[in-house]
Amino acid sequence: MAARKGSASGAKAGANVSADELKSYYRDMLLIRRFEEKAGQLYGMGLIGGFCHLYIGQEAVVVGLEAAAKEGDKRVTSYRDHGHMLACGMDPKGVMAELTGREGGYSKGKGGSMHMFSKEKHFYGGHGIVGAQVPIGAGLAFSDKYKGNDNVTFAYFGDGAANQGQVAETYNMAQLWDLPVVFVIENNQYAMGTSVQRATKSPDFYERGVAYGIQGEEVDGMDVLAVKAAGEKAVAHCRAGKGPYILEIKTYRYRGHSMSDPAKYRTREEVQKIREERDAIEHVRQLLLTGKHASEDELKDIDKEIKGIVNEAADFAKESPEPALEELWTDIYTDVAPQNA
Ligand SMILES: Cc1ncc(C[n+]2csc(CCOP(=O)(O)OP(=O)(O)O)c2C)c(N)n1
Ligand SMILES: [Mg+2]
Repeated sequence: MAARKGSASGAKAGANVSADELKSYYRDMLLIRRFEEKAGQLYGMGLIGGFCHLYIGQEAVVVGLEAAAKEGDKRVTSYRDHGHMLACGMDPKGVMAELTGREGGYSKGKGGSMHMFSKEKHFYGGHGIVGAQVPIGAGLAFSDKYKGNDNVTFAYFGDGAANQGQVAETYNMAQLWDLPVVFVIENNQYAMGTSVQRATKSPDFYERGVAYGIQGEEVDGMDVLAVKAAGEKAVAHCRAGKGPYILEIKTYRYRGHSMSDPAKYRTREEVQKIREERDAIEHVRQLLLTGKHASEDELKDIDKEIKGIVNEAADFAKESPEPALEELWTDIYTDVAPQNA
């Protein structure tokens, strides 16, 4: 057991990755970014109500880890969840319609941004309570271990959530029972308006498992290939029955914590510098162009295709009707115990 600083960041361009794979990561990250930009616009137009936390800047985390996942693997995350849904293959139309509170949404318009689920894609939410999804992730992993399959659960949470007591308790149980769960700490440097430096004197979150015997690694979250390589290692560890694994993925969010954030805790220059120098999508774009894996025209076609998908999702979300009043009384309790859930 060990915790390693930045050991997964060595996987750079071209390392065991085909041109088609690289293009698909570019496409998937771009879909998330354009989708989130559109969600931001619809919010500004008053078409999305309530809370809305955008994922812009963090795209390489989910796309890299989904590249390491297989059918049957599960994922659970916080309120900053649209990227996770799109990356695991949920329909952008259903996600956008849920954001606008319409019948065609994943929760029939009754859940909104933080409360969407897809059994088909093994996506277990969307959770508004900071850190709550971490023990749920261990529970999902427990169910797979109990059934005796080799599925793995990705339990995503933030740097702020990582300081919670329930996370420490979950680490202990997950290691005790050798649960196949990858704890993914998306360290975007801030918890709402509180920087990591203001919140803890032990900012190396990948080391937090040492007390429980859990292996951990720090990963460059602006490099999708480094994330994929680290994900493959973590997943192999879990599938081999060796218990949980911690990945602290260093990333950055470009937008505010939520749509109402005065952002007084950081400067515009700080955000601008990371956008210009570290952007994960631009990084892959450059790999594709300099490696001659794709031409400018091909990338323009991908951009156009993505724009089309996002516009279609927004049109669907605007045209889908609001849920019927009778829906107020449905989906509250279940009278059927779930079978083989
Ligand atoms: C138990 C609990 N406490 C406080 C909040 C309010 N809150 C919402 S998000 C957040 C910050 C969490 O930051 P982090 O875990 O780093 O995730 P990020 O927002 O950066 O993705 C806080 C304090 C909450 N939702 N739940
Ligand atoms: Mg954070």
